[in-house]
Amino acid sequence: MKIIDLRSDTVTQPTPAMREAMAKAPVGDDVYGEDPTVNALEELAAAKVGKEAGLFVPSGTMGNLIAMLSHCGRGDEIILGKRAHTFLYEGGGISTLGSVHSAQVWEQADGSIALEDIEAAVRPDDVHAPRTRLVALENTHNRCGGTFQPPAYMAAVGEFAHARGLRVHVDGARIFNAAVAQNVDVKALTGPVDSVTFCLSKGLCAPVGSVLCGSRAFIAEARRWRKHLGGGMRQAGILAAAGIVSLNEMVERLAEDHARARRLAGALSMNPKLVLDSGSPATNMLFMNLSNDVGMDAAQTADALRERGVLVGVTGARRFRLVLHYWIDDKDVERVVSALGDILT
Ligand code: TLP
Repeated sequence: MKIIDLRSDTVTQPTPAMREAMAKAPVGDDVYGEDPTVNALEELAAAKVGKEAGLFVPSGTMGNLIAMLSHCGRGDEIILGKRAHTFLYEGGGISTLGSVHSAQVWEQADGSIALEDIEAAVRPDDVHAPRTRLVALENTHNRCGGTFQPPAYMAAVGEFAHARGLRVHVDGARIFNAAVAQNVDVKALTGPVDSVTFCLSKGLCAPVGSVLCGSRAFIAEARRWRKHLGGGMRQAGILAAAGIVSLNEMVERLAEDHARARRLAGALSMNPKLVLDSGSPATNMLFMNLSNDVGMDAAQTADALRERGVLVGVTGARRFRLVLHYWIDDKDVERVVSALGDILT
């Protein structure tokens, strides 16, 4: 029986084309800047998002951390969302490793941070206050349901921040999902901001890695931080080769995952035991709660699903996340719907 793993798009396996590219990749010592495949990936990534330079990093978490440590110094402050991945799930690295403070602001339901909330969080020039240095956005926004922000919002935040001498970083772990969902060039989302991290190892299926992109000077600083944090890899071209396939072959097809997420949501919304978050899924993930009359909690329901070969993410006592990706097809979607139907009768 095929295991249908909807816990995350991080579970994606590399494609056969990736394995072939990895086997053949020319490599060198990337800490010396001598890995031709890493250099090619960094150039390709920077060109795609319209930045001068890129830096291959082991994970999205390290990409965000390096970006924030490169933008900020000790005692500086970052305005970020209370439900941001950086705030919730990155170990507080900006504080523990960077002595950087955060001003946490509630996002709107769609994952944006309202401009007036950013404005209210900017500190006055006063010895009592940390110095506001950076605004951090997330696009798509994971905990807000995989929601995306449009080019106009990214431009508005960029303009607002730059007018006040602040910089903007985007945790764009799934920025290509955001671009494909809106049918816009990703540059329309990344152009207005100073730096972006995106992940190769989520919906784009590469086995490892993310790329941080920004200006040449910013990436030079980021390269120092990557080494400092132990993220300088040697013959990393073997990994970067898969990332090149991700960018060349796996971006446009993300639309299939979005369509399948909508179909799955449509079918599950017919099940009275499930309460889906309102609105159709914006990209490749959907969140739902068990209705009050279901005796089991989310963990018990997930165990029952596991027995039927379906893995889901438990994100609360009665809440789940289901993430669509390359390795899930229409038949799998049908199996998920019927497994939930059997369990929640
Ligand atoms: N997200 C993972 C978990 O950590 C929750 C997931 O399964 O969705 N930014 C965003 C928006 C993310 O969703 C993630 C991973 C990261 C950063 C971190 O990426 P990695 O796992 O490569 O460090």
